[in-house]
Amino acid sequence: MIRKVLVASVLAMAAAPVFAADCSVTVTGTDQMTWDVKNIDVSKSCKEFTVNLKHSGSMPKQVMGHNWVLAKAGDFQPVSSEGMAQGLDKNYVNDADARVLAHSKVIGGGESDSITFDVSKLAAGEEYTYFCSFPGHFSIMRGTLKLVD
Ligand SMILES: [Cu+2]
Repeated sequence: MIRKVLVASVLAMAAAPVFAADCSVTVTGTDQMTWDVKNIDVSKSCKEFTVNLKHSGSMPKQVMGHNWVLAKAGDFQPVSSEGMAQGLDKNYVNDADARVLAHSKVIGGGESDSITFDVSKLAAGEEYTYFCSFPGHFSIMRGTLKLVD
């Protein structure tokens, strides 16, 4: 009986929606150049926020690599083209570019990466864009991130 209750509560937890107070999110990229998460709300109550990036496909990173890059929505275009020019060795990100607020490395099929950034970098009312800076991917692989109560 106790066992049954335990199993039920674990299932209930797994099925629960992502609460605003969760200070992490998992974003999964595919061989079809897509992501499963289009919007991320970061709660003000989080000091740090973690993005777990996964690649559920099987294609190598040279062909279908994905990363996760965060910038202000207004900086997204220049940050994206700047990143593309850096090459795979630099994870398609210019590390000297202060407009890059956070980024993961480029991963291929079956790989994963995780990054954590300070929520104090985010301002309320500001809209942020996260995207994959692998050449050509930004047009589809992007979403909106906001700081929320
Ligand atoms: Cu990508």
